[in-house]
Amino acid sequence: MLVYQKILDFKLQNKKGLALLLDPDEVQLTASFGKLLSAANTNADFLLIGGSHLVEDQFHSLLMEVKNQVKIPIILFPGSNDQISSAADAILLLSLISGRNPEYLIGQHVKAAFNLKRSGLEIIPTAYLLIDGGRATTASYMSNTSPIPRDKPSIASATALAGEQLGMKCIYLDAGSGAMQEVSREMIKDVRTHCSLPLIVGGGIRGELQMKSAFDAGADIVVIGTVFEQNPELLADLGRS
Ligand code: 1GP
Repeated sequence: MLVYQKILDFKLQNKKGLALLLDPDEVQLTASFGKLLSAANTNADFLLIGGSHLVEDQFHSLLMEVKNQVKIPIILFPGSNDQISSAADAILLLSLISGRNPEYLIGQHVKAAFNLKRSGLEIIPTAYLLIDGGRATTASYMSNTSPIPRDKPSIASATALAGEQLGMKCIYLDAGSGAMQEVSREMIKDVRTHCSLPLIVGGGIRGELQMKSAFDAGADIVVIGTVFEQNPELLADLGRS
């Protein structure tokens, strides 16, 4: 099944999807990493890989390791045009439409285009919105864009709707990795009301309560990274219903 069809099914069947996000700079290939991947196989629906600013040179080795151990779809979540690998199943081709920096609206995409075509990856055009999560994030700093204010759901909705009208296939509301505050319920609800695309929400979600709150507000897929990278056993214990 195509990865996008699987994402769409969460929305169409009113199911709740969980994506584990791995930042290649934040994981060590140790035994606890193996436990995290095995928990992902049983308790997550997707595995996202990528980062806004990579320093370590382990993007490709990590992907190979993950590919060997993980049975769920592996989706690239690239911070830049060099984070492409055919070891993954699909890529969220992010256009950072909450910002006004042409480099992240189209520039990186032009640089990646031929490489991406050669990779054979399934491409999922994604309207990517950064939301203020209470502190400056790497994503916001590196992209040189301002996040949408947390208390302005209508700006998020208008932006997401524009993404839908432009033909994008998913909406991703992201408070940024390690955000102090996750995307508010009001904002998720507002976007859900105005847009019909699958809705992915992440950034600053640290446990079951916050995850369920995002689902209740209308998220189809919740992305969690930092807390599982730090405590892999939490993923094994997580309940979604
Ligand atoms: C960031 O949405 C993701 O892009 C996940 O954020 O690392 O805070 O879970 P966390």
